Amino acid sequence: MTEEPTSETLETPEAGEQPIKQRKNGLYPGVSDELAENMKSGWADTELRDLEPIEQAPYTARRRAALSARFPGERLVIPAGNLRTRSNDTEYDFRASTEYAYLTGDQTHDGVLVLEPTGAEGHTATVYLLPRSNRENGEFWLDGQGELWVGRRHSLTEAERLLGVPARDVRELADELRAATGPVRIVRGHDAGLEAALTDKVTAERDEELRVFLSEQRLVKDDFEIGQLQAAVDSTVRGFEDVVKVLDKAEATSERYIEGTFFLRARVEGNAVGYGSICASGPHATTLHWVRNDGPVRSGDLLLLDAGVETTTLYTADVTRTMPVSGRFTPLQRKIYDAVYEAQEAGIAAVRPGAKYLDFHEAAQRVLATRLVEWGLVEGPVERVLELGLQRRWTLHGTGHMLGMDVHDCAAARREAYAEGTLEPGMCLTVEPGLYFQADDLTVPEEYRGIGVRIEDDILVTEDGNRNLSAALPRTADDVEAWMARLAAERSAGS
Ligand SMILES: [Mn+2]
Repeated sequence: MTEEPTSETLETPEAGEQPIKQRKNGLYPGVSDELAENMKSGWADTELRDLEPIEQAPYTARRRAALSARFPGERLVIPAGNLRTRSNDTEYDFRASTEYAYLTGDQTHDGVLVLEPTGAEGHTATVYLLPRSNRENGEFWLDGQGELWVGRRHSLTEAERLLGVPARDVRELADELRAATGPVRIVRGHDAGLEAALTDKVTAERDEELRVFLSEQRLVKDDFEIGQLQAAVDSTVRGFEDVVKVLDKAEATSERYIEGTFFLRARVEGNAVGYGSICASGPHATTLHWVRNDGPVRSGDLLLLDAGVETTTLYTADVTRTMPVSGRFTPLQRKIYDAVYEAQEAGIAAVRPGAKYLDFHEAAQRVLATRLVEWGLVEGPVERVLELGLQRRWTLHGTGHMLGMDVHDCAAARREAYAEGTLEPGMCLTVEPGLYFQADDLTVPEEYRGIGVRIEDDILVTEDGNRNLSAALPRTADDVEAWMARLAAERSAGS
């Protein structure tokens, strides 16, 4: 990539104008008056005049209406967030805040949704965005965020048409908020500049109430969201198949080959991966969030792959399969795998409307504790093991979580709405029991050490039970072996 112009201010900006920056290190000559004048004109009008609203527009309108009803008479500020420096003049890939994207369908950095109260009830919504780059003052080609460097933005009029919300210039927002009167809340953690502008007007407690509401609002998914989650899972299924087809190349290199292969699918079909892919071979499978992915992939070991494609609308899948690198489980690997599968089956069966959220966790834990007692790894009876939680030395984590735009979705919801709540149609959660025998665990026979198994599927609560969105991936040990054999045959046939 080429460098951006940075550093020094070319001239004192007029009020309300962005300072235009020009490089000062002398690698390139400065801008002559003639060139500056030349660059102002000779550009075609590219305004897009026949844009249709995005597919989410009717859904985001309903979501904003529910938010409005919860906080009458209050100004609500929901920022997308800002670019973050990775190093020097390069930035991390931008990912809009979940709250902003959920309520607007937009993902532009520096964007802000503001709901302004219209009285005791109701709000008007406005999206504040950076407009098209100014060509008169050279911003479009001299500023590091000018459109010549980073690509065309939508005009405010175009954004209005797409999002179905009036759009205004975000550079005026901080001053407007400073001058505004009346109660106001902001979603914290995304835009330090706006938080500073509101510092005298907001309290942490009231802002937290806004964050909690927005998190609980997403517990039940609408039809658009369910469609996106299925699309995320479908891409993820294809990504898992991609990985199985290149296991020989991973054996010749490292876990990184698996990470890169899955990422290719995620970038081509979606926005990115929804979280760092866990590509854990051999004993790495016992590290719950193994994302270094720099280890060897060896025939005879298991590969635990926990990965999810995030759609371009920011919904993510979260799927895990544990598979034998060779294509065939050893008897001990299969014994452990079968126990996890049985636990997952019990967990999935407990997902239905009206069930307590924790039912699926308890069902899965009971199966795992039973097997651990049977194998002589912990002394029974099972009731005692469960009461004391002794199985957790090897089960380690909860059996699942809500899934949506965030992989651990709705994380700010109150306990009574989530962990101590009741399942409802439209909720989507993972069911992902596991067994992990650490390489240095002296309490288990040596042959168990370094084996980790997790099976994770994405389960939608329906009116009469549940639907496994990731059912296209095999789950039984036999089906996993058959699936791997089929994909290996396709690889050999060069397809
Ligand atoms: Mn998960």
